[in-house]
Amino acid sequence: MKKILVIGACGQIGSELTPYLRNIYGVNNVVAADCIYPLKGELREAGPSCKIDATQAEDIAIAVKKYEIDTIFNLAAILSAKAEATPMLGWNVGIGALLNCLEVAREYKTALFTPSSIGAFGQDTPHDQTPQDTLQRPRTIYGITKVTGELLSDYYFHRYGVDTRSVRYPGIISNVTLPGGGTTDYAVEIYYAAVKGETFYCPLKAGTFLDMMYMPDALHAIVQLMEADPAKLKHRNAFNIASMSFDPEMLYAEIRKHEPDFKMEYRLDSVRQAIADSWPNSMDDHCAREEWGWKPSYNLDKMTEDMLKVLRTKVTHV
Ligand code: AKB
Repeated sequence: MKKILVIGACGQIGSELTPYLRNIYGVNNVVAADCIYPLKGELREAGPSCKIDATQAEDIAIAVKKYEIDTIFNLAAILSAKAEATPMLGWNVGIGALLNCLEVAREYKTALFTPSSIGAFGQDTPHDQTPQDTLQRPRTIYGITKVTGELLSDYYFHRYGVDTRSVRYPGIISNVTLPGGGTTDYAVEIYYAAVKGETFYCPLKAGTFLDMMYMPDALHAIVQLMEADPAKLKHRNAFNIASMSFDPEMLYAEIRKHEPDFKMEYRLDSVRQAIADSWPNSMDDHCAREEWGWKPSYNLDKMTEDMLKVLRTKVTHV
């Protein structure tokens, strides 16, 4: 990776991936792009940026030509719960943007990373230690876009030799940009409530186990996979990666070790609960570990300590 384009640079992952990549590859070699333009703050000031509506192939092609891009990170997506409310938008962004990126990648010979998700699995998938290669029959539009995305990305690799790679992300927990419209968002929002001294109303019921990951591990995974020796990759789209699995009670208990007065109550969201019930409780990620050396650094305990430390500073400075 020498010249990188990040599409969706303002989102939860993009807003942290862009500075992370600039730090590794040089500020001028990472172009931040989003449909919300002009970008704000560090994203705009620290390096090149441009406007891209990923549903418009021409926008992507112009940027790839202008900046001589060799690697595209396509982070354009509508998350699971929002996509259930707006299925056509979920499909048009999830698949429209991906197909445009694949075509541009084919034409200009760039590599392409597009995240998949635990949402690519469905209720009939084995829920515990979900295997890398198993039944995938999601019934959410988000999941359908993710499975289609995995298949299309593999198709472009086998048919045209496009260097497509992907991971199935668990819920990502972060402290820079809030996620929006996801099923796993509760695991981010709970930390904000804890540091603000507010009661947290949990949309998922006790006992709902899901895989989650702290952002530093999620960023490390992307770079490690994109830098991996292609000869060692038996899989491509997409690798299971896991670092921790917990339910709301475990998360609440962990936060209360640091904030003993913190209160959580349940206010269930039936759409999110149905989605969460169809997703794995935990994934088996041995293929990622064997094929490109994936190894997470954070567990629930270490992540909670760091999240609370960062958010306490952030909240007192707002
Ligand atoms: C969501 O909840 O929709 C996302 C995901 C797990 O893909 N965070």
